[in-house]
Amino acid sequence: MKIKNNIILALDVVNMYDALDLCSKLKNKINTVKIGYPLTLAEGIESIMTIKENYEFNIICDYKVADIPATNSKICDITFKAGADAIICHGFTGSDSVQACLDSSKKFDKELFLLTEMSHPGAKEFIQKNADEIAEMGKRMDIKNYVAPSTRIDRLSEIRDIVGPDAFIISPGVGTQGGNPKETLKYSDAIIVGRSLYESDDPKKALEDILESIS
Ligand code: NUP
Repeated sequence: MKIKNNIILALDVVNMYDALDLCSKLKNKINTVKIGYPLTLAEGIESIMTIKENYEFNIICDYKVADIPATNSKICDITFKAGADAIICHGFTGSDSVQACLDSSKKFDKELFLLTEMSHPGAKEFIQKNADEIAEMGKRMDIKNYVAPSTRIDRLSEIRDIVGPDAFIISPGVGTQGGNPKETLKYSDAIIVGRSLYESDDPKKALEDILESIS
């Protein structure tokens, strides 16, 4: 997946009008959006195709798939059939659950992103303790794409060391959660930005400011 300007828009608005409005404002500088539960639950899984039909964006579905293998297969199959280019799954469920997501992504010739450590403070309570092992599992399973936090650069750097230079890492937590775009991109291939853009009075200017800070 080629991510223009190394920026992924987290489209966590809750109606299609706002989603399309934001895409239209930012379309010259981005080509990849991440859709999660907020937009999907509000407007349906058709949101994926609506955005694809209006803008030729890559769509990463942030469904953090975290179930038994049989259910994970169904979730991934439905998401790829609905037009997603990639899906994000959790790793704490274990290798069989992750393998089900990987198999689905291969069947549809699409991408899987494995979430290692999360970006919010609560991630320190449970998931951080196992994040290195989750990343190691991903490497063993030959997974190419990972999600790792921009809010803890030391952890992002450690996860980069585990998955290796050829892995593709995308990082949430930039801006509102405190992550710094430039620092993050030393270890990560793309940053995920949501509220700093869609809650801004001038999203286009907010994006230009981020682009300038990383140039
Ligand atoms: O660890 C994660 N942290 C995180 O913020 C994994 C994620 N997928 N996200 C998502 O990234 C979060 O659900 C939201 O869609 C986006 C960050 O948004 P913001 O903090 O820039 O508004």
